[in-house]
Amino acid sequence: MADRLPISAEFLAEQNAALEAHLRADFEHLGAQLERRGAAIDRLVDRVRGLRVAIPTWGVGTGGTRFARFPIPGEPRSIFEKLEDCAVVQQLGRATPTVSPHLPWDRVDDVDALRRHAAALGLGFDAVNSNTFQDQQGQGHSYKYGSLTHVDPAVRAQAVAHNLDCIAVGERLGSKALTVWIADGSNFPGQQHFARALDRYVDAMREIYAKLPDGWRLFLEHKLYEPALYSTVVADWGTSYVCAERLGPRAQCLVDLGHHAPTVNVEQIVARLIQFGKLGGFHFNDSKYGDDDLDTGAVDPFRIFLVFNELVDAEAREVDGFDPAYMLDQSHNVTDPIESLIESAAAVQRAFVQALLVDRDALGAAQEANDPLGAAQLLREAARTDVEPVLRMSRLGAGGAIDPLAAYRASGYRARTAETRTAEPTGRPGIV
Ligand code: AFD
Ligand code: MN
Ligand code: MN
Repeated sequence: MADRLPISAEFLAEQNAALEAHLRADFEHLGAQLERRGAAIDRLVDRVRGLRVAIPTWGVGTGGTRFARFPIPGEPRSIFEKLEDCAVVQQLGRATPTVSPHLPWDRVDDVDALRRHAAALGLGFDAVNSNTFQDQQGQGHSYKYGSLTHVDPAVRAQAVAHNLDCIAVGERLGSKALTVWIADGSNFPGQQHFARALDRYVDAMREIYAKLPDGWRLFLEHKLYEPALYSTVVADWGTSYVCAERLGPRAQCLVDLGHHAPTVNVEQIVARLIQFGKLGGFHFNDSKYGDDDLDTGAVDPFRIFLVFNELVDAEAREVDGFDPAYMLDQSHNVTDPIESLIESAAAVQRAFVQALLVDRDALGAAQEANDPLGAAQLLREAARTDVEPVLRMSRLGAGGAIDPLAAYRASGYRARTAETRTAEPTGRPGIV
């Protein structure tokens, strides 16, 4: 149990008291509407309460672009302060009880102290992320020309060792998965032999896979381009799938929503990975042009609804081994990251609840009867339902804030951290 929550319980109770009567009226009204559609609102509250979305530690720092980063006063300077900000998101929103660390950005001397610090804040740890896309001080070999796929075996060995170190730290933190995203690729036609580079990746990943502790999974995160601008070794879900298949059952594909070609049908990719038993998890975000890392649901909320439509469908069909891990992966360049994370976690919950409202029997019947509009209408009907009272009631019941954004703004938390967190951050996570 958390013993040092960042926002006072009395303040939160006051905030909720001002909103509770209206919430109860809205909830009752929506409950009656949903009952007519055959859905029990209390069941939806239970379901949304069971949904867990991890926060990336790098998400609570101000992000940036290739051009600039504009830090805000009071932003966290260390992993300990990052956890405090994550705890605010969780305390108010109650959807994000775990944090996903990135090494070596989050490296500390005393890993057990970090775990205790998190636990005291009511937080646990999710998948560990390795970093072989930057050179670190004192490192023997450079990743300028690649890491796990580098032509030099010594560089590959260094990258493998780093991933094994991530697993070792993750074990002590209570993580159960390692996520590997590599920046390896090329900038010039002819620079890299496509097949050999991929063979080297699989061989290196085999060494990591072989050392996975019991109960751990290995997530392979593909990305179309950037920082490599001509070719990327693990560029798409097909490559990711083949590699995961070659590695073994505990290797699965991770879908970052922004890591695909424009116009690609991401929900269909999700369906395919489910069908092939290889969907490991998600990095949620939104985008207009590329890997924009905008807030989830900020641009196209229907897209995330359609992704959840596939997830809920898989769950309803009781697909064997279906257990995706959810995380936000966003870059908060112009907002207070806590506000973005609160709203983004809610966007994930909203898409989930709306997807639960799809009448799956009727959808199947429309599909079998070749009724395109009827099928589309069933999705639209679910997607346009305002399920906010479900989300709010779920938060209230779990000890959070009915309106977490308003509560956060009223709390003065950021003004307080601006007073206490005065020194420059020690490590720069880079532009994420
Ligand atoms: C990258 C990937 C990956 C990685 C992160 C680091 O999305 O998740 O860990 O950004 O900033 O684009
Ligand atoms: Mn990602
Ligand atoms: Mn990305």
